[in-house]
Amino acid sequence: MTALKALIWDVDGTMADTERDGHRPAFNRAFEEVGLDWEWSVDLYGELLAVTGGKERIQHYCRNFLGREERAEYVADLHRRKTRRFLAMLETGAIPLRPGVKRLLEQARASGVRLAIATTTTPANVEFLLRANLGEQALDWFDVIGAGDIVPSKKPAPDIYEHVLAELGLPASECLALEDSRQGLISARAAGLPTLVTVSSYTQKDPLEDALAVLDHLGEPGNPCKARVGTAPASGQVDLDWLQGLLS
Ligand code: XBP
Ligand code: MG
Repeated sequence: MTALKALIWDVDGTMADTERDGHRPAFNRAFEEVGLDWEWSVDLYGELLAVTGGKERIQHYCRNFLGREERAEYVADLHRRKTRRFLAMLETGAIPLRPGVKRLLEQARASGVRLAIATTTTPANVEFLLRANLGEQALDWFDVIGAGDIVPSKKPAPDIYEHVLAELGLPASECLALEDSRQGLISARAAGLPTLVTVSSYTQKDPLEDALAVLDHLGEPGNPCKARVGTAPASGQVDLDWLQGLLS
């Protein structure tokens, strides 16, 4: 049996449901700040999420919805403004962790299962989300935090997961990725990682073949998780024993 050595966490949609009421309004406030009349509605943003990375998403919007390309520096400035807005939201604790995330992180720490992060989002967003929800020390819980522009290609490319595996010094077969979206699942699977998906508000209808299981969330006392694909843990809570069972 392959022993589970590390959990590799996606952030947006997996650790916290950040997109609809976090990143999306932050983008809209940044556009307002510079006098742009761009307004990303809930539905339009759901379409734009096909492109990962905030700067790439802005450029994709310009090309495909406005029929023009914006200068990279202009897009980078817009993205810096957006990130400032998003960080301000995180600092107020406005964006909580999803059910079961804190519980499973703490169980992994207590059991010696290593923790890592593989995300497309900006590193500061990860730091602020973890600090706001888990306290100052939380960053130290993770052996590796792979985020944003540190790899040439973002999800669905496998780059960020391959980077994290190399830094961990572990084979993919001894690790398990936790994701929320089709783009993230494709990325993790392309890196050879067994992957559990907990769908988020934008990914309920994503095609998610090749996941070990698809759940509505990780579950916690009084809020049992349910399976969309495969079977949910009998206890209603994803724990290390259940994840280990997925690996064998
Ligand atoms: C989700 C993303 C990110 C966020 C926005 O990342 O694609 O781009 O939507 O964050 P993941 P930035 O699911 O891999 O955590 O604007 O900082 O990119
Ligand atoms: Mg995600």
